[in-house]
Amino acid sequence: MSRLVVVSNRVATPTETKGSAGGLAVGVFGALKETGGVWFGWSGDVVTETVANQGPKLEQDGAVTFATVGLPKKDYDQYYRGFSNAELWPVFHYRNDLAIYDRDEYAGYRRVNSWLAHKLIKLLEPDDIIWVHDYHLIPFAEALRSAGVTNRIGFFLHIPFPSPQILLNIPPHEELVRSLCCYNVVGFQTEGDEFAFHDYIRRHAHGTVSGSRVEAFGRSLQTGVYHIGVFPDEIAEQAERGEARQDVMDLKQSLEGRKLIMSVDRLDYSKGLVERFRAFEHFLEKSPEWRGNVTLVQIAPPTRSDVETYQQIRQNLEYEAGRINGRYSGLDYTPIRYLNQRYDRWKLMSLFRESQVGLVTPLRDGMNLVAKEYVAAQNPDDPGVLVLSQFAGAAGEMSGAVMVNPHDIVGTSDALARALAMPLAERKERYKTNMAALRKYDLGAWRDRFLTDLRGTKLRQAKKK
Ligand code: ADQ
Repeated sequence: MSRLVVVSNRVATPTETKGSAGGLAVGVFGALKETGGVWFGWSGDVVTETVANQGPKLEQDGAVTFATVGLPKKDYDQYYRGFSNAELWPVFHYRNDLAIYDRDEYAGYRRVNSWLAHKLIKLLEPDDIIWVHDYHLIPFAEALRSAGVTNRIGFFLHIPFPSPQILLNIPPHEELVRSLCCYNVVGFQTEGDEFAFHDYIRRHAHGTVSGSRVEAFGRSLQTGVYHIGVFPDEIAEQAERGEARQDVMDLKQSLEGRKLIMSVDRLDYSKGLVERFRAFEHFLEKSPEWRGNVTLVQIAPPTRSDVETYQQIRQNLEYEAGRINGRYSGLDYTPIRYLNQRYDRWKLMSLFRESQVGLVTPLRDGMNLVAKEYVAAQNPDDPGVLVLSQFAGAAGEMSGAVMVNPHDIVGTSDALARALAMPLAERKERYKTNMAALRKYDLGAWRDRFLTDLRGTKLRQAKKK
């Protein structure tokens, strides 16, 4: 079988692929190990131009080569902090109000994609299949094609693809979609995302769509929906193993028999944290019997803290947590425990297992793996309830969740009341439904389906005249 080359903005470290960090790294590494290959991308370091030009740095782990490059400050600012995270991320999450478009940053985004592509070319073999991940790297295939690379190249978008009316807000929207059309396969998280892409192709690119086949900008490509998932058994095992560990026992003891609501997210405005805190506040206001009897633990490690909107969300959230705690705390009771740090995976999974409710309420999310991890971590004999936003990609699969519109503060507060009071038989039924979906769409199925489709595509057709 041909070698696999994975390209992503950040490359997992060899340690992360051994299961200590996210499941995604483990899943992708599994595919790389099977065929042998390369994982290529940014190391996460900001370096001088001289050092950047010396890369990629190669690290071997069995049949897998980790190939990483550092980015000079200007490239980091324009490609990563600028166009990727201050323009593409907000608009793709329907937050045009937070987007900042800057032509120089866009030029930097394309320049870095092209520079990275040229770094990779030296490592490529004629038979390799190349799998590119996420919004940072939309023009990557186009850069490879311009340099004469004819290998099969696939792209998976981890975040939502916005409807055309939203996408049109990005001034170079057409160039971005044209770049996407240079891939052989473009994968989305949900049917809605694929539909939005097709809609743009038909209405704004004068292209055609027939089933999953797209013809536009003189290119022909295939699109598909690949629901990303988790490995549920591995999570259940981690959750169970962590139960008896000291930290988890300490938390349990400190709750003094109170019910626990768990939320875990990167600190990002797309995750709906402020709305969630307000819904919890409304719940305490309307249900005095629960005051002192339920705690919301929100774990949210800061990310992208050098992008201004991320500093603002952090301040807002600290203010909201302080205000609500000021209102409802007692001498021995803090309603919201808000923790800004990363935790080991087993610890998060065990906390999920200890809790009665998983509150996952993003305003917009490609999939949301936390929702899936929450379900997988439950004790089948006494499962907690997932309260899930209808705007998470996961909502399409997890029909056993209590669904909410996160903008509806009262509705979310009612859902909390319902989840906390839910009888065991209903909890078990909902857990069973969700687990069936988790098994159907696990991480292995996601990876294998995408790679099978990519391997099955005909080698790139010559550009039509
Ligand atoms: P994210 O926006 O990062 O991912 P999500 O899918 O929820 O969102 O994944 C977050 C991961 O980080 C989970 O595995 C979670 O356990 C872990 N995590 C979160 N907080 C943590 C903490 N404090 N300590 C340790 N680990 C923590 C993007 C898209 C999503 C899409 C995924 C995968 O935005 O929509 O589901 O990619 O495609």
